[in-house]
Amino acid sequence: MSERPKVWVSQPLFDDIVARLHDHFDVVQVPEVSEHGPAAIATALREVDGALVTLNERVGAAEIAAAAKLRAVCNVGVGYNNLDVPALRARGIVATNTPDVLTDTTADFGFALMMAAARRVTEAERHLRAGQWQGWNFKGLLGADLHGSTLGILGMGRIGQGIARRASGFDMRVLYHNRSRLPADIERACKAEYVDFDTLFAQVDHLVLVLPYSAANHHIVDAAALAKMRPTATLTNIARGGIVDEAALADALANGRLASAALDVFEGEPAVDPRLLALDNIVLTPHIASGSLATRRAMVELAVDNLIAALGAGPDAGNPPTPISTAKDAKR
Ligand code: 8YV
Repeated sequence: MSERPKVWVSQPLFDDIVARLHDHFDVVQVPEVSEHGPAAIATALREVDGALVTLNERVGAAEIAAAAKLRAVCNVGVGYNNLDVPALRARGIVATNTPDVLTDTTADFGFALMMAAARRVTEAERHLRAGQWQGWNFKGLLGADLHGSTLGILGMGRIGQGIARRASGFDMRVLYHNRSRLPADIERACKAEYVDFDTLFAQVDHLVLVLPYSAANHHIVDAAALAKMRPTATLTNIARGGIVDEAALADALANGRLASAALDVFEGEPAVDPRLLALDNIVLTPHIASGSLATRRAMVELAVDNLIAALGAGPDAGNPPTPISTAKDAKR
């Protein structure tokens, strides 16, 4: 009898969903570990035919080179900057991600963060909890409106479009910048206008970052970009921390060159720059934009479907539903 393929599940995910893998494979699970160093990842990958990983697992060229049997790496997440996709492709290893199933949940959260930054929600709560509320105050904790303002979206993939659609319910004008302009019918459906990078930064009241991370856009939001923004504006990042120069952002927030910010992602996460932690005019959340129970379950379901199919089993054998392809890279 031939040996069953072996797969590594890098995190304790949802047992009832991961159980589907047991029908086809021997599952190697590493529970109680939320972050794996390169040596642990290389060791795990060396043994297996396929892997289910999250953004906590960096699968780089060295780990891939050491993984002789590896045929599929299935990411639980739409962003896949934790994977060296060219190195996987060079070895013919299938790489997949989980687009679509998290679009609306993530767009909801981006909107919530933007509103929290504009209306100073977490700052106000800290004020109240600290016993500093001395009674209703006409000028206390005044914020900025969303309705009637101009929203900017940098990165107009699926999630960016989801945010744009939500904005029309708030009577916001929507400007966007993307590496390629969207077809006219999608622009119309999103009621969004394409502008260049500088115009986006200069003309919006609230800017949301939703672009995929790549070496090319590392710190694309730097001191120079922030200096173009209105001092009354807000900045929300639900993409990847490395897109923003956090030191420059902290400086702009501390010096009144930007009203407020909301960050769900950080360059060195889970470490957060102490200059950001020290500020009051910033909302900080621990990378939870896709974190509704239903969506996290849907992400794992899709990643499991991908792994089963990528390793030649199940109804979609050989055709994983959401492979990472260059064309899709543009549609985060
Ligand atoms: C996930 C995310 O929580 O999908 C993404 O790109 O950042 C989040 O939705 C994360 O990827 C889990 O691995």
